[in-house]
Amino acid sequence: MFKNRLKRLTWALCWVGGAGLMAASSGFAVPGTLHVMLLDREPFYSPRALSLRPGQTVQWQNRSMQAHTITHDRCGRSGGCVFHSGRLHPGEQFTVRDLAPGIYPYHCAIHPFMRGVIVVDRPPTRHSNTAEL
Ligand SMILES: [Cu+2]
Repeated sequence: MFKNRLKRLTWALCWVGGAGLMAASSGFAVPGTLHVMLLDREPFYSPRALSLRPGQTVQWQNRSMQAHTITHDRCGRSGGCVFHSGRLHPGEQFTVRDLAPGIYPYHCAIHPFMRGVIVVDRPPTRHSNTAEL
């Protein structure tokens, strides 16, 4: 009897988790665009470190007086380049969607001292082990 209730609870948790995942893959679960401003002074990329949940979008906006790039640190190496904006002029925007969970350090190819990082969190664990309790 008690065991049955636990099983039902587990099923419900899995169902909710699965629905969340389906929604995430179609772009609905975690709506929202987070912004990074490019500035003429420190920290240059503001915020310098930005954390996203899976499904969220990041958009850089050049609010400075000159052109910059948003270049993943692995670009120009032996592969693994995830994003590179090219020259982003004042007033322009650059958007990246659907980043896989991970850590993405990036820089400006014109001004290498400009550095930032995007962190995409892992999705929450889908299944719990309540049936084993
Ligand atoms: Cu720059």
